[in-house]
Amino acid sequence: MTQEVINIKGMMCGHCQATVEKAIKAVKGVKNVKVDLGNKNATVEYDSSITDINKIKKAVTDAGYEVVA
Ligand SMILES: [Cu+2]
Repeated sequence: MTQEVINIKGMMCGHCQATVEKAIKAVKGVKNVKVDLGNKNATVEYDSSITDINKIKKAVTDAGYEVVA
């Protein structure tokens, strides 16, 4: 299992947090996700044989938020 932290721009409230969390969770291969609204990041645990970080980042972008670095 791979764990990675991605920084996300545009999250303003708990609703945004829930939206991002849901979007990341919907990516096949993602085992766990914790979105931190205060730190504006998401800790994602995923199976790298099923998905990769770019797909996860794309899910965040598709949900309407910006991934920084
Ligand atoms: Cu919001």
